[in-house]
Amino acid sequence: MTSLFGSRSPSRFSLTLVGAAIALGSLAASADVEARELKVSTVLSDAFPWGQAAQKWADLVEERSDGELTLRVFPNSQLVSGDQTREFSAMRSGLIDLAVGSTINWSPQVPELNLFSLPFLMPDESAVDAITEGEAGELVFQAIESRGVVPLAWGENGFRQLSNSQGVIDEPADLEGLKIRVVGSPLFQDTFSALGANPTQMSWADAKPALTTGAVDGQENPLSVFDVARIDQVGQEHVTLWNYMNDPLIFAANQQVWSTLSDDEKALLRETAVEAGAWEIAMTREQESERLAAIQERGVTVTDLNEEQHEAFVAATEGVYEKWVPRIGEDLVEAARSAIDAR
Ligand code: X2X
Repeated sequence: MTSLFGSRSPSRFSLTLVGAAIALGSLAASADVEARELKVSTVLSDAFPWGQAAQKWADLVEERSDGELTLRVFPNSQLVSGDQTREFSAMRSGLIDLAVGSTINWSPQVPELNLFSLPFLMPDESAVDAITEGEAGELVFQAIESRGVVPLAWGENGFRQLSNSQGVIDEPADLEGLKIRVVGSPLFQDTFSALGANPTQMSWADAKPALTTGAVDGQENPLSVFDVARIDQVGQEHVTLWNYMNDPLIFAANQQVWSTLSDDEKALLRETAVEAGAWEIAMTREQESERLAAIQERGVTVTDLNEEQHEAFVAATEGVYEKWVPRIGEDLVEAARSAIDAR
């Protein structure tokens, strides 16, 4: 008995020590891994420019930190179970470390981001740049920061074009009664209602099935998304090029995570985000004409609006400004307008 007790006691003791050491070791290891591997959320995968922007960011960080810092990209809104409108909140609460996200998807939490969704505000790419690179862009970043997320750089999902399965759309009356899938901000409900359509809000994950079954007649997305996702295969035979809004992407970080990084790491993350964003914006714009050609080759009708047709859409959606400019902020809209005028 004594010998048994005597022999068990030390072995128990040492086992406990070993166990404690293992536990401590794995704690240290996981803290280490957490400190070095950051999760990046995106809606679209690297089959799309959006996902490629995030991957480029990850590649640059890995390269320049000599593997000290790793970004792991989680596409398809998987960190928020497919609900892209929860991405910003998840980043604020720490569920997501970093994101390359859409202004549309974050606008329920950051009303200022609805600026980019104001119909026909930005006529061309240089208008988008005039906003993002100037005082208005600065104000947008401040708005994000004031809601607990650190904005780092701009990217671009692109000008959103209208597609549908029913026929050519070149005047507001053509939208009458069409069921259109729209994204997360209530502003889109107002724009499409003003045009006489019947807008239905749903996530990207639900959009393609809804188009496939004909539950909705149309949708709006940049040509790159239409092309890569093969939206033409689900009956969307008509595209109207109306440039009614452009959806910039924003690279950003959770504030808590950001505060744990060294100055060098912060500088690295910011500089690589800026580089990846500039790279992705240039690529997206450069590919636009090939995208259009590819879509046309597959038999999709592409409709360009003439000046008069364009004006009819502008006039029909003016009411959206009355309701939304106060929510976005008069000063911000004014800063954006003067930047566009001065471009
Ligand atoms: O859901 C969409 O339409 C998408 C993929 O473009 C966005 O996330 C804004």
